Amino acid sequence: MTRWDLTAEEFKEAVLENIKNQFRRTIDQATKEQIFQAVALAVKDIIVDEWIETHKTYETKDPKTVYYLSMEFLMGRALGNSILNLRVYDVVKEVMDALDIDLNIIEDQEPDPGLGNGGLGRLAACFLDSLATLDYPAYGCGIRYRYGIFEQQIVDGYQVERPDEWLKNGNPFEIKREEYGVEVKFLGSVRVVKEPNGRDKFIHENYQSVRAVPYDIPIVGYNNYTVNTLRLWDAEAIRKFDLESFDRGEYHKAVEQENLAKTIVEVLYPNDNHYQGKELRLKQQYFFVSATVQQVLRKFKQKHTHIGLLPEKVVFHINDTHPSLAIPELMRLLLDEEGLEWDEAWALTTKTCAYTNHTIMSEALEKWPVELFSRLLPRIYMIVEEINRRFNHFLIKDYMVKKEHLHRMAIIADGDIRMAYMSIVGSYSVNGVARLHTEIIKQEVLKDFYQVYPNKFNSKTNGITQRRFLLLANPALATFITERIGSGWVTDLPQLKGLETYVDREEDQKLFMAIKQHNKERLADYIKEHEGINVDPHSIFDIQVKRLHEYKRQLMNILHVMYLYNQLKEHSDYDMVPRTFIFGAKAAPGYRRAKLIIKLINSVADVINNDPNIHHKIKVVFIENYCVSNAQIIFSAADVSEQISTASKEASGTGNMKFMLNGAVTLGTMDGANIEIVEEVGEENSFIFGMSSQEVIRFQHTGAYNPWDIYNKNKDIRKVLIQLINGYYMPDDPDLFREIYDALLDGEGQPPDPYYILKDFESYKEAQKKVDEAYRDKKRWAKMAMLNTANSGKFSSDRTIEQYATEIWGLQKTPVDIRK
Ligand code: 26W
Repeated sequence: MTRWDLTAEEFKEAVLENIKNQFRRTIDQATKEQIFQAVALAVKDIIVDEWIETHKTYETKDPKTVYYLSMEFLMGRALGNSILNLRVYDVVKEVMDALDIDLNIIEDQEPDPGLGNGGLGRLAACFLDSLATLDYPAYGCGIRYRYGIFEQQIVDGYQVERPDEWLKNGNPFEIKREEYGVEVKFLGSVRVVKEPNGRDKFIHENYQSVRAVPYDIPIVGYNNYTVNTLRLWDAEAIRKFDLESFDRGEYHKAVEQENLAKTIVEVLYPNDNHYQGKELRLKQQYFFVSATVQQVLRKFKQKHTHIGLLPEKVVFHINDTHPSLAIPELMRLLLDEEGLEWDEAWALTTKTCAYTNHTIMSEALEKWPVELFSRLLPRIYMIVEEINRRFNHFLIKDYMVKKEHLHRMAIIADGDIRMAYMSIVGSYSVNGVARLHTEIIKQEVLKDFYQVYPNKFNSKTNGITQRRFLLLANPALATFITERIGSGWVTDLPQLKGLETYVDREEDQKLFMAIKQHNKERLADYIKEHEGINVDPHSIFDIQVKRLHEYKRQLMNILHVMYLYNQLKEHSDYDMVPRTFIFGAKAAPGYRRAKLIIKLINSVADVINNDPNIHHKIKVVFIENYCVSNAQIIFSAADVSEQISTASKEASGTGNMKFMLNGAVTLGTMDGANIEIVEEVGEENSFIFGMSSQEVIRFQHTGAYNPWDIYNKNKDIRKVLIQLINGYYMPDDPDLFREIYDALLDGEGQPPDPYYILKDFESYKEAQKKVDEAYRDKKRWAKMAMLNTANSGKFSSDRTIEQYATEIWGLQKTPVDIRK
């Protein structure tokens, strides 16, 4: 069975067989979950043949392959996407209809594999989709966490975290590859002995180890024959139990190793953009990186006798610094296992590794305490020491850096290992994720390194996959587009430009907006079902969905809602188009202020939604548990896309692109990829406000900002701020939000309002006013919305991946032909 000759009859048979064999039931007796399992297994059957064929092709053609190393892959559900990319959606739907089963309900049975926090993890998932679609040989390499990102519940307005048991019923798409297991060693000590030839030999002793075992998940390309692999590593205990060692008291050690294996892959760290030096996290990082690099080298050596060919066949891509131990691990294997000299090993390593930086937030930059690092990874530490020593030497010798200035650039300083610096020194390519972000890296954050290695630095603006975020998530709009410009956009998004011919036609404007209306109704139903709130689908849907972080300024959004509510209360004739403000955001469980902002949003929602006197002009909704599967309902329903980070802080953003693609208008700052979005669609089709990144950076340097000046001058702001501390939204606990008030005005030891919320507030308010005015003109709005879709072509991850493949990785397209 392949995707190309699948018949309904055959597929139906497969599903019924699976239900019988897996569950000993008939279709009438099976639960929805069982039907999901049976359908998923039948789909996997289709995939497997092409998967095998793809790997045969890679075996024979032996192309250069990228190993995309990432701690996070935020994949979203696989079933719908797989049958879409296989182009068997209609057949599957036909079979389900014939069996009187709703395919949507079956798809909803699949747990959403949330093995990531936010942008970085979702980007990795979009990249895998594009790599497979564009016929590039690629592996995603990561960790098979038992528990992904927590499930968020809102209880009494507060976030409560529940474990995400995504593997509870097994994962029908994965295949365990026992035969590819490798050993990974931690702790212990290193003994150096001289070999007869004078070389030092490094013997790692008294270590604890685990067995890394890969589980492979297929990544189906769209409308081709390529099925790539996401390889997620699980940890198992190594049981080499001999009685002798038992007698020597090593029973204890065996138990320790068992525990080590269990804990390593237990859970994804739910921090986003905030580093905590947790030992277990360092274990996770070394665990999956060591397993991957070992296995890749093993495979390479089966094919090649000359290790010097490595950079021609392999590239390790380091997704932020989290997998940067690939650099010293590759060094270790080349030195200790392959017997290379330092210079040879270093030359190969620095031609094989490439690094992407995803954030400039200083609190997100990883630095590991030497004490912890050297204890957990004693041999790796020796290698990092040596990398640092040689790098310092190079700076002094080639760059005339004075000894006393070395500290600024040293990889090891102040008792910490700075992972970003190690990543730059050990990689041949360093890229930012949007034009502005790359400039800030070059001119501010990593300026010293840019001066030393100008040629390593490059920019790759992020992208998203239109297959998941338009074709799958917004079928009505997908059909509208295809009826006008054909279906080429599915693999060539810039073709959307062809829609510009239609933006002035009233008939098409109406149809486009009718689709938006339909999607808004779909979201309204979801909100009714999940949050119990009635919203008016004819109001403006103004949406901010993303991780909760102060720099993303959800607080500014809700303060503005409070301001608008005050206007309605003060002026009975206040004229505004009814608006539904929709939020969705998970806060890191330990990020107290972020959690308090969630509580504030919910408290404001409670008061406003239950005030009959404002005639439903405003509704506020906090959607619980924002994740990939509800994102697929949310983006298509937006009129306004809130992208309001403090300029310079958001590296790129990718939610902004998903909204644009689905015909929402950006209300945003000149930050991250917003700049490039505006460049594509035109400022007249966006609502831009606030300080520029230059202004923000200047204020940060001079410290010349006092939010009290604004507070004293602006009575609207003052009123809103006072409502934070007078119990207006929290009568039972008037001091609850004082922390937020204080952070905006006094900062308690920190600079006040570090994200310039009050500074940008007026300009945000003005931009919001313009949104209101523009929406009243139905034709103008429809045209703007259509132009956003039409000009979103640049933001496909297909474009991004083509750039990575040609400009960084040097990959060749390696198509698979199953018919040969
Ligand atoms: C160590 C803790 C930690 C965890 C995650 C630090 C940093 C991260 C990520 C790098 C944060 C992240 O997801 N960054 C986002 O990456 C996206 C993809 O490039 C960008 O679009 C976002 O702007 C950026 O915030």
